[in-house]
Amino acid sequence: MPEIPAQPFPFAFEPGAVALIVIDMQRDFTEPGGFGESLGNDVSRVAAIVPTVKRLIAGCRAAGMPVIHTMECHRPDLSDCPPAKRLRGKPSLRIGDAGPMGRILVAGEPGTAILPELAPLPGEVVIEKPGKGAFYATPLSDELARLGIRQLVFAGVTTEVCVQTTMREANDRGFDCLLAEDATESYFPAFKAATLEMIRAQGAIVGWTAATDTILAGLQGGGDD
Ligand code: C5J
Repeated sequence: MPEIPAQPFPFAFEPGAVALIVIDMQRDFTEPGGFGESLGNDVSRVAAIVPTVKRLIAGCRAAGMPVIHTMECHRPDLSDCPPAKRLRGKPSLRIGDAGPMGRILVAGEPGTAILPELAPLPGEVVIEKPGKGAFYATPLSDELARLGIRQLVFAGVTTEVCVQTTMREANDRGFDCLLAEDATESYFPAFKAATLEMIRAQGAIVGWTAATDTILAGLQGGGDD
């Protein structure tokens, strides 16, 4: 099998069985006025990865891989948003409240949309998820089975919340998971660093990590040591 240089050891992959999954690259997490900022975060950190995510998406599309997009969002009546999620903490705007980009994390609102630079192409799978993990209460397992996917490359935000949760869910379901180190970001640099370490610790207990350029070179069959 071809390999991508990665940590803690090379990621062997089966061409045709690998997809890219881009987690929650939504305006609500990356732009001022959205959910991320309402929680007190500086969103400029996560916005900075957009060009790298764009390059990864383009490279995976060029390699013929399926690209799957996820969005954290809720129904307008919030029937899929547990009070335990909505009422937690003291955000300046809660899920469902009206903000400058529409209702926070509600499906169909402008702020909930995927960033236009990273927009899904017609035919690409888009998973709307009410939780942090993309497998919970979504058709993701069925879509991956339909596409014949057994290995996943991960990108998106935030590293230690929705990205890590989904990687752990995928790992438990038997998928090999490779996280693009520079195509994921957290509002907290220390949390990102810790997440990358814990994913690849103990012999890739959750998965592998590698830089975007290394992944793209590896997918094209070149590798770049
Ligand atoms: C958060 C996410 N951080 N997409 N969501 O609440 O990581």
